[in-house]
Amino acid sequence: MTYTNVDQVTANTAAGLALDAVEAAGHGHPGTAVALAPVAQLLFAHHLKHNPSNQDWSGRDRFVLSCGHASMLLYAQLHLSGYQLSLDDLKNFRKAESLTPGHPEYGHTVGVEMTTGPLGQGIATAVGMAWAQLSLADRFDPDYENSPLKSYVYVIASDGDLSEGISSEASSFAGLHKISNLIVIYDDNEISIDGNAKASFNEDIVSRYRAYGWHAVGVNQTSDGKIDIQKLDQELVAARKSDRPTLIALRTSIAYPSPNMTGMAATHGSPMGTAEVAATKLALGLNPDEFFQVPALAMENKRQVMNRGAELQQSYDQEILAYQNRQPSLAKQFHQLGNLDISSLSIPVFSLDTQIATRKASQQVLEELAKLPQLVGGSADLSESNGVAIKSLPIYHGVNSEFGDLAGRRLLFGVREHAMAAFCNGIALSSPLRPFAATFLIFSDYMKPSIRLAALMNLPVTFVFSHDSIGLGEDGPTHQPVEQLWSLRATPSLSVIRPADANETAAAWVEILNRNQPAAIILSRQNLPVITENPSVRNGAYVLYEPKKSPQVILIATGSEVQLAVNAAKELESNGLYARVVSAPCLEWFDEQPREYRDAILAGAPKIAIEAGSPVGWYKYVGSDGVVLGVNNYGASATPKYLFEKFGLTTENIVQIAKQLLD
Ligand SMILES: Cc1ncc(C[n+]2csc(CCOP(=O)(O)OP(=O)(O)O)c2C)c(N)n1
Repeated sequence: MTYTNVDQVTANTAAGLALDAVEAAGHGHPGTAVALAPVAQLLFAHHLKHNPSNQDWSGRDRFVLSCGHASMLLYAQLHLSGYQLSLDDLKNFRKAESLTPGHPEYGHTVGVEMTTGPLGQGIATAVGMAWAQLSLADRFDPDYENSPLKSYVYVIASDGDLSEGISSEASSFAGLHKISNLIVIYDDNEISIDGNAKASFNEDIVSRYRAYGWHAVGVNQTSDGKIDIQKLDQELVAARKSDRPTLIALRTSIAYPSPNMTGMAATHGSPMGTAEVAATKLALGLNPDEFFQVPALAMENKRQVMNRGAELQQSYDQEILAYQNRQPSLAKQFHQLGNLDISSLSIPVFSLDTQIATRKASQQVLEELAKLPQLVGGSADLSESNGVAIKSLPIYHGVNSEFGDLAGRRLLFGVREHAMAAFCNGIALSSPLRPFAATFLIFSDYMKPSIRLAALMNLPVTFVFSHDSIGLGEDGPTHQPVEQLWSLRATPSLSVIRPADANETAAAWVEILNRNQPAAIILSRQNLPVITENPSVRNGAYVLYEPKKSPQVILIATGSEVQLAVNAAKELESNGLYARVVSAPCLEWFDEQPREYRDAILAGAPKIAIEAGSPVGWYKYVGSDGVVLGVNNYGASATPKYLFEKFGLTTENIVQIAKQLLD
C-alpha cells in the first residue's frame, strides 16, 4: 500500500481548498471535488508519470477530468502537486481572467490536458490520446510493450459522462482495439443534478464495459463509507498489467465526509454554506476557522511529488537514450515527427477541363500526403465515399487482430461519428500526429460538440466532409446538407474550405497542413470541371474571372457553384454586361486578409453570392442590396440537375438575376 499519512492530509487539504474556493466564488461544484480528493491524490502522487516542473514532458502520462464541472478537484491537486498554480489562483476560482475558470481549459491552466465540461467528451478524447501513445510505440519501437514511448491515460468519469452516447461509441472502439493503456475511474456516486442518478441511468456499468471487451471491475466503499483507496490502488496496478482498457467502477458518496450533506445532490453544483463547510472541515481534520489552509504535511507532499517527477523524468531520459541506441533509425524518425515538412511532396496538379469530383481529387492528394508519417485518420464507415480509402495509408487493426496491421495509420471508425471526432482531438492533443476524420457533411451534426472543442482548443484536426450539397442527388433531403456550412462557419477558429475544383482542393490541403489549425474541408460527390490553375486558396477568396471592362456586378461563389458563376459571367459579357467572378473557398481565411485586399476583390459593384446551402451568412459579403442564391429549404430525392434547377442554381438564373440587379 502506497497511500501514506502525507497523502491523507494532502487529500483532506485539497478537499478543504475546494470547499473554500467554491464558497469564495459563491458558485461552483463542491460535492465531487471534495469526495474524490483522495482519488486524485492517489493518482498524482503514486500512479501518474508526470513532472510538475515540466508539464510539456512528452513522455508523461495524461490525466483527463472528464466530469469537468469538478474542476476544483484538478486545480487543488495541481497546486498541491507543485504545478505553477498558486493559492491565489485558487482563491480566484471562477473569476474573470483567472487561471482557474469554471471548467478546466486546455492551454490556459498548466497541467490541464484537455478542455472538459461537455460531459462524455473527456472519456472519448482520452481514447484517442491513449491510441496515439500506443500507436507511436507500435510504429517506432519493436519492443512496444516495454517502450518508453508508451504512456498511460487516466480518466475520472462521472454518471453524466457514461450516460452520454459518445462514451458508448468511444468505449466500444477502445475495447475492440484493446487500447490497454487507458484507465478510467468511474465515480459511481449514484448522484446527478436531478437527484438519484439511478432514476435515469441504471444499467450495470461493469457488465456493459465487459461487453465492450474491457477489463472492468467494481470497487466498493469501506464499511464506514469511505472510498476504498487500498483496493483502488491495487486495481490501478492491475490495470497497467491488463491487455485491455480498464474501467474501475468506484463506489463513492458525493461530498463525503460532510456530516449533513454526504450523498446529497444539492452538493453537486452549489456552495454548501458556511456552517456545513466548517463541519466538513472538522471531519477532514482541518481547522474550521481557517480558509485556504495548507498544513505542513501537504507542503511535504508537494516536495515529494516534485522529487518523484524529476526522478521519473530522469529515468525516462535514460530509457529514451537506450531506445535511441537500440533503434537509432526509428528513434530519429520518431523525433522528427515534430517537424511537418511537405516541401518534398509532389502535390498533384489537375489539367484544365478534366472532370473530377473534389472528393476524388482529395483522395489523390491524400495518397501523396500519406508519405507524411504524421498523417493518421479515417472515416465513420464511408471511407470510399469520402475519398479517404487511401491505398498508401495502411489500415490499423490493433493488437491481436485477425486482420493484421498493428502499425497502421488509417482507422475504420465504424458508424461512430461523434467518437471519431473526439478521438481525433485526443490524437492532436497528445502527439505530433495530424489526424483527419471523415464522413458526409450532413453528419457533421453528429460530431458538432467535438468539432466545437477542437476549435476551442485550436487543435490541428482536419474534418473531411464529402457529399456537400443537394448535388449528392437521390439520397434525398435526409442526406442533403443545407444549414451545415453556415453552422460550421459560425464556429469560431474553425476554417471551412469548400473548393471549387480539384486544384483548389489540392491547394486547400497544402494550406491546411501549413496552418496547423482546426479545419473542415467540404467536398463534392459529383464530378466538377477543373476550372482553376494555381488558385490563391490561401487568401480565402480571389478573382477567378475578370471581365474585359470594369465589373458592373460581382459574382461570389464556392464549390460546385463557381463553375456556374464563370459560365454566367461569360454569357453576360456576350450581352455587353461585365461580371467579375470571385471564388471564395474559405471565408475565414479571406476575412484575415488586409482591408485593401478584400476591397480590391469585393468593393465597387453590386454582388450576388451563389452557394448550394443556406443563404444566412452571405449578406455580410453581398450587403443588404446584394442577392444570395442558395437553398432555403430541404432538398429532395432527385437528380442533381433537377435539384439545381429547382433551387435556381443555374447559369441562366444567375444571368437573369444579374440583369435584374443591373436594371
Ligand atoms: C453534455 C452535457 N450535458 C449536460 C451538462 C450539464 N451537467 C453538468 S454536470 C451534470 C450531471 C451531474 O451528474 P454526474 O455526472 O454524476 O456528476 P456528479 O454530480 O457526480 O459530480 C449535468 C447534466 C453538461 N455539462 N454536459
